[in-house]
Amino acid sequence: MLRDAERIVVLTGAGVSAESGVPTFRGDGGLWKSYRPEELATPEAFARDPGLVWEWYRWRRSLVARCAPNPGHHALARLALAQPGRTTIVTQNVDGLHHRAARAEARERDPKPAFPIEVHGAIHRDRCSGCSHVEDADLAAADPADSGIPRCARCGSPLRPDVVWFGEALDPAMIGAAFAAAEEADLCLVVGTSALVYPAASLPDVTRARGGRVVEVNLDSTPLTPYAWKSLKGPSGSILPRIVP
Ligand code: BV8
Ligand code: ZN
Repeated sequence: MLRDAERIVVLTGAGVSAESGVPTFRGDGGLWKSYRPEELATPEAFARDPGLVWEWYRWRRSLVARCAPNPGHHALARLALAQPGRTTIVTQNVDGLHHRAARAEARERDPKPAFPIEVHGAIHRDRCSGCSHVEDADLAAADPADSGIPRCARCGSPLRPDVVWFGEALDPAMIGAAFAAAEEADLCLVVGTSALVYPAASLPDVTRARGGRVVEVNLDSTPLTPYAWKSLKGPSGSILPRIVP
């Protein structure tokens, strides 16, 4: 399937980064086990207690700063670089690990064909809650003990992580490009997602509705499993390098 597919869309979730040491959201030890999403990943939570939300994101940033892409990220980057334009990677993850694998695999070639569409944003960027000015953040400098609220250099409003929270709209250009890729794909490879969060979770349905096939890589079954042409059970860090030609 991977060898013969004309166009491939890949949808990844937190599971693809689990073997890099980035905690997932809903699994054992998942982030939502110790926190409730409504308390942290919503604009209301940020308005109510920006210090608590920043504490959580600073902790996640300091953790991601110590993580590296795993063989699953590298395999997906190789797949996308092998024939630029044939494979589109869409990720729900905000950890930036797909970008890092793309740069490593591309070496002196252009890494952009393996850069993912980050439909939920990126944890390594700050966005101003007032004027929407965006700037890169230094993940390694994130100090979980620091409970301050960073402010915008331009307008003084509180900065927030440049990620999409529950109840917030996704960037129309991003999700539009993701849906377009899913419509054109004859294969949708879904890796490490519980397939619960919309609108990202509807991407495989778009490919199927156009006659394409879905292949799932996950440790467990998900609501998507019954609709998958093939469901490969196991860690993506060992399955992906074996199936990417
Ligand atoms: C929106 C913040 C509308 C960033 C996150 C229908 C249509 C539209 C919206 C909705 C809808 N129904 C409900 C909604 C609302 C909501 C939603 O989907 N709720 C769900 C929970 C029911 N959606 C939204 O609010 C979205 N916004 O649609 O707004 C709108 C429109 C116009 C105007 C205003 C508003 C926004 C969604 C984004 C929310 N932000 N996080 C951050 O801090 O990270 S979501 C959060 O969950 C993460 O971003 C993550 O990406 C996402 C999905 O989780 P997964 O990645 O799947 O991770 P999870 O832990 O769940 O699963 C891991 C999987 O990996 C497991 O299956 C596990 O078995 C597997 N695994 C583990 N290890 C491995 C592995 N697999 C392989 N190998 C391994 N080693
Ligand atoms: Zn500002």
